[in-house]
Parts: sequence; C-alpha cells; structure tokens
Amino acid sequence: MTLVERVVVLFIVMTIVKVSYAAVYKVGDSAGWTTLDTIDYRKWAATKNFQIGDTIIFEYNAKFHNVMRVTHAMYKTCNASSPIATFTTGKDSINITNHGHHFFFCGVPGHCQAGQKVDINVLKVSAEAPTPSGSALASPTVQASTVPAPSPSNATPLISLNGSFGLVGLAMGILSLAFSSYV
Ligand SMILES: [Cu+2]
Repeated sequence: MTLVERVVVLFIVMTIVKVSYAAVYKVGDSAGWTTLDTIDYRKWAATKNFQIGDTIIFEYNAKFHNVMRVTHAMYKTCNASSPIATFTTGKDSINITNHGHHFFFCGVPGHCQAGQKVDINVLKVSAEAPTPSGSALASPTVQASTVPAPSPSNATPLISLNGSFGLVGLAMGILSLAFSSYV
C-alpha cells in the first residue's frame, strides 16, 4: 500500500512539474501575428515569463505574413536577407530549448519596420529551474532504499557471487525476524 501511495505521489509531483514548465504562448494573444492592430509585441513579451520547454505559437494568414528567426543584428535593422529559420505555415509552433534571446520578425517587406517583430527572452532563473528537477531526482533515490522489492533481486546475485556475504545477510535476516517475533 505504501509503495502504491509513494508512486502516486511521485506521479502527481512529476505532473505538477511538467505543467508548470511547459507553457504555450500565442504571440499577440487573440490578435495573433499581424500588422493590422499595431500590436506592441515588445509589451506583449514583457508580461510573459518564458522558460525552456515552452511553446511559442505564431498564428497568421500565410498569404500575408511569415515568421523568420533572425540574429540580434538582423532584428535591429529588420534585415531579412539571411534568416536562421523561416516558418510559413500560418500556425507555427516553436519550442524553446535554450536560454537567452530568440528574435523573430515577419519577413514580408515593411512588416518588421511596422512593428511585426518580437524578442522572446528566456531568462536564466537560477533559483527556480534546478530545484524542482533536483527534488524530483532525489525522491526516487530515497525511495529505492526504503522500497523492499529490489532487495531480494539484489540478494540473489550476491549469494551466487559471494556466498559468505549472502549467508551473513540471510543469518542477519533470520535474527532480525526472530527478534521482531519476540518483541
Ligand atoms: Cu507580416
């Protein structure tokens, strides 16, 4: 029963960690990726707390727009001559896999200049990021020593490889059983 409970708790913890980590952001929210509503994408990005594992979605009419991932220099000057990557589906999902700035703009002439550009900055949150993964890793190792199931499987090769140690363990087990039955 306790083993089942521990496993359930572990799964709940893992689910919470996953949920809090993978957020999905639609650029421009309901307006999407456009030049029509003169959206301040800088302001939009400033209110978000982007993290590794998040998904950024660019939604737009593919007839009129696209998405280009560019360098900082290209972003500043709206230079669309050699983008790092170009997306043209009209609903592009980009997974954030590393820290730092991710510069995007629309490569259609004039659109970047009109403000169709966004800087997705993924901050290094030193206090938050390593702690949940650390505790998630720590709990199974603590469990492994307390869970009774793995010990018999470990004991079997011990007996075959090192008979005396196996016998000592067996003797100690019998002794502890004897003591527990007396108490
Ligand atoms: Cu555009």
